[in-house]
Amino acid sequence: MTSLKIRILAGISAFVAIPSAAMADVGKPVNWQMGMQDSASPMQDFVNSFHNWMLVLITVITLFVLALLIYVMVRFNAKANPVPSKTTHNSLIEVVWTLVPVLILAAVAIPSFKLLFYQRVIPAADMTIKVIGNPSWNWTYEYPDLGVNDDKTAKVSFTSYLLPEDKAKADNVPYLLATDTPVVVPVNKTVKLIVTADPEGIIHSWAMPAFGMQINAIPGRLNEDWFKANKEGVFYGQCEELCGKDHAYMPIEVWAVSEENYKAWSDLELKQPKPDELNAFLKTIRPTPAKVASN
Ligand SMILES: [Cu+2]
Repeated sequence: MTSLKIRILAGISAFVAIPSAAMADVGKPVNWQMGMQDSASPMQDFVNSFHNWMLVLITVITLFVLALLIYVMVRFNAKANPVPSKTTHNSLIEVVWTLVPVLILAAVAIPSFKLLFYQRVIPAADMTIKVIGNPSWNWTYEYPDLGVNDDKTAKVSFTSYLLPEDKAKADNVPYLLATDTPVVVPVNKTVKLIVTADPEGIIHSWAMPAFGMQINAIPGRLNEDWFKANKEGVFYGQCEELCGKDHAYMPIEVWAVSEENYKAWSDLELKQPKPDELNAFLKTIRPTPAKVASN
């Protein structure tokens, strides 16, 4: 097969969300991708199944309308049907063309509301992370569950900056998606996010496609959202609110790691490690992409 054919097939399989070898690299967009990123959370699984159901429904409707149009053009054009019928009323057809759209709307609305409630009703969380979008186009993360100082600030807190292009190339990670300090979470745990922006700042939006979530970071307001990573891996997102000159340069990088590695990371973070020490440690726990969680 030519590489173009392979790309087209990969694109089609992505569009209907069938996992393929070309899409195995979970956590970031890939070249020639047509559909959504591979899922790494139950929420994105739900989004994918809703998307696929809509695709089936809209395809059936489109083909049906096309068939009707072709039938009308062939059967009832002036040549084929010189003496038109004077029918103006048919009760059965009128009932059908009122009822069927109602049923179609119900078939859209029911899974749509289910998904909406699944996303917006925050379940009991195993841990909480506070996310702050800064006016200097970067993200600050606080882990209040790991302990709070006397002045009520979280003991573990860091700001995540864009990894410069030369460093990204040297580390073989995607420039504009990779950060200097990843957000580390345990796999298979429900993580609640409290999301806000600096009160004097601008609106950002914290988004993670593989987790099927996006939530605005609004100055002076607390939003909440949640995710549960069900695969170990490195996952990338970006600010998704047009927020100013460095909008494209405030990426989001989340590592879903095993429980033991998360514990080791949080123990180290509590000791306020020097950047070199932290980076050396991070290299030892960096998950390989899309390792399916064992528990
Ligand atoms: Cu932003």
